[in-house]
Amino acid sequence: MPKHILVLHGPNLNMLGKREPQIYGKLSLRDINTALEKKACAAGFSLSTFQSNHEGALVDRVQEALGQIHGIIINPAAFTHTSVAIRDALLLHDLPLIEVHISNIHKREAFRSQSYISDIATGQIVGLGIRGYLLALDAMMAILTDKEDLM
Ligand code: CA2
Repeated sequence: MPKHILVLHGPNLNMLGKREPQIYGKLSLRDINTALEKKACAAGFSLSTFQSNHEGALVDRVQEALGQIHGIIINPAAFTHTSVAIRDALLLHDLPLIEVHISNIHKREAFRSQSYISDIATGQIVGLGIRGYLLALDAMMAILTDKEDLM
């Protein structure tokens, strides 16, 4: 069975490509999800994606995944800065966890610098646009195959 990676997207990320392209880029969430699925599949992994504007729905999805997945990539969007509930749900897993932000949260309003996820994450990728998701996937697959090479 291929190792399975869950990619979670928080509130308003369903608007990618439709508003604020100067911050969040021109591609849609569907474009990003398709690219991630293709890349994972080509490398022998399976990957599923989930977006919600609702905190409880994200918590439910994280709980449903217990025992079913091998790694989590998450852009919690605004819940990054507020959600103890998502943090607690993620802590139910003992798995590699990568936090992604499209924008550089440390260069924006001060409240965006605080993350309830970063100290429980394996790593964080910020400010590299939507390619951050693909970099996170590369890193996750390397972690899950125990690869340390630089090529
Ligand atoms: O930079 C990121 O990825 C963020 O997680 C995006 C969140 C923001 O609250 C975080 O501080 C940083 C906002 C997501 C909003 O997504 C939109 C996408 C397109 C158009 C408008 C909003």
